[in-house]
Amino acid sequence: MNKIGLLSLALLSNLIVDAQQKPNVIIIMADDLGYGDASCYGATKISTPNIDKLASRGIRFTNAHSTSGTCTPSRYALMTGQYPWRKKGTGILPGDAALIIPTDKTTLPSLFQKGGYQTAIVGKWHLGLGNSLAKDWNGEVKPGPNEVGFDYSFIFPATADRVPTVFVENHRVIGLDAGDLIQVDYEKMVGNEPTGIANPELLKMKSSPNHGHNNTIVNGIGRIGYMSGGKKARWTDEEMPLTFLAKAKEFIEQKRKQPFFLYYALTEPHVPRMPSTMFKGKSNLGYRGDAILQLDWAVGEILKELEYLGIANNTLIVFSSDNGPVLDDGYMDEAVTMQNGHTPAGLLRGGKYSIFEAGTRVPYIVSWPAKIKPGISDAMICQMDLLSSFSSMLQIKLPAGEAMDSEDVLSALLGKSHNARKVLVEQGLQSIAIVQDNWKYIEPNNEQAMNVLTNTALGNSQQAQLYDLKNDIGEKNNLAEKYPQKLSELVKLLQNIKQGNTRK
Ligand code: NG6
Ligand code: CA
Repeated sequence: MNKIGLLSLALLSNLIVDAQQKPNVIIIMADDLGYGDASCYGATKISTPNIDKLASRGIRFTNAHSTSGTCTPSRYALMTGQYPWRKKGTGILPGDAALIIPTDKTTLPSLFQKGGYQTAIVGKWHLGLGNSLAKDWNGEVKPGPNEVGFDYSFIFPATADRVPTVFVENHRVIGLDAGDLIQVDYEKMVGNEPTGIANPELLKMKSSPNHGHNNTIVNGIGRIGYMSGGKKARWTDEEMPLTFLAKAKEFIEQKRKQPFFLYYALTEPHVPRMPSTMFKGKSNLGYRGDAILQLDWAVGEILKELEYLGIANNTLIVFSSDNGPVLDDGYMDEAVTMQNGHTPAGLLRGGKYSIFEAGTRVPYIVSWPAKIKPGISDAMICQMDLLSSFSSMLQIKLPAGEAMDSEDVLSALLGKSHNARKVLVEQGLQSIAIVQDNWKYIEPNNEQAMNVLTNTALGNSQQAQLYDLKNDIGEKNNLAEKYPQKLSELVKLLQNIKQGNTRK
């Protein structure tokens, strides 16, 4: 080989070494897992050994948040680094919604692409597909995850309780049958299949009264929305964990020699909870508890796979949940009657949908054996911060004006500092709050104080609320009258951020 050949070989191997040193990154996102749902976060009625293992080899955060108390806005923020309430149409999406993530801006996965990573999403999407509501599920379904930075996608479109109950792999519904075309409608019935409301005798799990999970029945479960056709394409809920795990492992195995980014977005313990046979009845807490065990198992399987491939040390894993917990979210699955003393929100008030802490304060673990010394951190961080933090890790500058609300909290994520966010805006279903120095102001509104369907304290009130989270994590004592100055300080700060000013 001549000199130039040797030189370029050396250069190439340098590049390879460089690429190898970048950690693989996996985000494992649970769906509706509460702050108190894992044993490493204090649960005593359920044991989650694999999530605990992750915590024991990484950093367990006690003040980490999703941006919002529901799924779509939280995931929007995770992808874009922007508070979802800045953009209309980022609330809980129906299953036929159009894509809400811009295709021309930096997103979390496109950042990793820029950094030379192979990227994939496996699991729940819930950020819309296509350019409009009307779309042909039998053709190419796009734009979607592949257009916003994922090289590979294997998803279900919205939630497990919404039609279409099918998997989409890189633009195509899996298992399509040209003789049995899929139709989806959220307004009116399509086809003539039984619905939960007309044929409750066909249900293997009853819908809760008034929740409305009683449209098309798929796999014995009433769903939100109407669907016809695609019989062979429909998923079996009990198989979902295995399906997602197999796809995730396949991707990891294929890309093990390159740095990869995997967003593994699991459905547990979101409704409908229909765990696979090996977990049914295992937790003594009903299917919700069984679904948590199933989630924990999936985490363990990923850890095993990384160890088997010899890449566990240099793989950074973020484990979290998109919003807080709920027991009855649409199905009579015994989550309420078999609660057996389990407290999904731990000591926090509220739950999913709520502006109280249980809405957005979620389990959050970061592990990277090669770099992170295990510990516990009370740094205030948000999932939305991953975009800026990883851009700092990869030394890629974000274009001006993009990911405007995402803060670089890398040193907190790596356990090097407890300083992270000074200020965080939280979002409930209808409400907004701001936290600074453990003082939390909840903006007044005219909405109902309770979600009567789910029996959740939403935190809505016509009175301004001010809580001292340091001494009152359960948000029991409203101090708004006692500390008017603190209150007005936070009111102003919130106004300022709403007007587009960021704290960066
Ligand atoms: C709600 C559904 C709930 C769940 C939620 C989305 C009703 C009454 N309730 O509107 O069952 O699907 O949307 O959950 O329809 S999330 O975690 O994806 O935000
Ligand atoms: Ca959720």
